[in-house]
Amino acid sequence: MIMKKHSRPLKGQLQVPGDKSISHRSVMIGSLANGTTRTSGFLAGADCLSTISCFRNMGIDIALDGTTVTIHGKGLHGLQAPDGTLDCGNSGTTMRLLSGILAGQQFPVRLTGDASLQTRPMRRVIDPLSTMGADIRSESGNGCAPLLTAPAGLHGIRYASPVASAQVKSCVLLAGLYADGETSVTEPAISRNHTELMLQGFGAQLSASGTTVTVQPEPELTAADILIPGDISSAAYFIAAGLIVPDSEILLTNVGINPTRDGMLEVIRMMGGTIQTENRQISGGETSADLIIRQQSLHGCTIAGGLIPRLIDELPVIAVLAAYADGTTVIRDAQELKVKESNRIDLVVSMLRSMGAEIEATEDGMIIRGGKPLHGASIETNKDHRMAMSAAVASLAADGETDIKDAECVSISYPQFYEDLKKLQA
Ligand code: SPQ
Repeated sequence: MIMKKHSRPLKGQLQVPGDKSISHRSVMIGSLANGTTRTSGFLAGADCLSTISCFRNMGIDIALDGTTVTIHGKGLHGLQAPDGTLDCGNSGTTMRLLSGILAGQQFPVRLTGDASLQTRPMRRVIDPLSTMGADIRSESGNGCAPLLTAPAGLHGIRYASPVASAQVKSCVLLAGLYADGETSVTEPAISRNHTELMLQGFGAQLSASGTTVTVQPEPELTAADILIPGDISSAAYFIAAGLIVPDSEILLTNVGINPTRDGMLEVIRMMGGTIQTENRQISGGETSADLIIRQQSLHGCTIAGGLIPRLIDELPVIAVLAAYADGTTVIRDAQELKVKESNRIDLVVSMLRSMGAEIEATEDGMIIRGGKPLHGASIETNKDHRMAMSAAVASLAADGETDIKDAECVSISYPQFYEDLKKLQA
């Protein structure tokens, strides 16, 4: 797709699609609950559709109507053996969270995904689940999908996770629902807590202390209605675009600002910017607000430590923001970027370098010396949705034309991304 510099301000109001992490969890936890869960604001992107198809294949009746999903849950022990392999598509969340649930089932399952997902590390879930007594292995023995699970009794464990990962934490907590005692997970820093909030809303017993979360087994999960706020990881592209395109003013309504996900807003403050928040609301423990973004000049900053898990998926577009800001931005402790849908350190560095930015990769992040004018280039995305949307934002203030390869991969998390961008450009 060819994108051009946008020389007029971006103006208008948008509702970005529902939060991807919460959408996945609504289908999973709704399926394990007794009764009918109604979810509104659901993200009908390819990743969440993979989750729906896996649970339908295990006998759960799920109706999708636009952004409303009705899930007829069958209780903690109500899933049935699927017909053939479960396909998680491109979705790491589907595969890792589902692994935890499948570890507690009385039937064997084969789980796979697309070419990208088959290269992503799964030992991070195989290891703790095996410690719990689960029968789970990588089919080819390389620590990646396809994964094979089989029935086994699970024990509660205390797991000290080497990575701050909501997928690992959620996988172990979901397996803990089927264990013979309590299960706890301690992380090096707090990752997104949507699983904990939703399980609690459905009646599970959880407690949190510092970076440790503990779940009690065999809860009676009861269906509940879920209002899913807009995804801050999708809002991030319009936040960045509004900050860099001259004279822009954008209102993003009902964006999730859960404190485990709002790191980008903190970074913008560190860069000298302000995002106005209005109409704060809380539903199901999840906070949301309207965000007002006005173009501002920003300066570089250092992004590291416990802030990283709070903005991990926003780092590619934060790097774009840093390339347009004055001074140096250092991103550290972000080695997890290498094992996402693509190696997001390498791809961000080659994208911005080909557009004229001064940027270098480091072992665990990157250093961006911002403020140089950018120009259009041909951008390889490796079919990574977040790379395509970041390239689109970078193109808006870059001279000439930018050619985004495999631009349609935005369908993973934001199918109407280009249409929404056009609305603000009109
Ligand atoms: O689901 P998937 O493919 O892993 O999606 C990504 C994304 O950019 O959309 C990561 F590539 O988001 C993850 C996120 O990085 C979604 C997620 C979740 O819903 O629990 C948690 C994060 O991953 P992790 O490995 O840090 O737990």
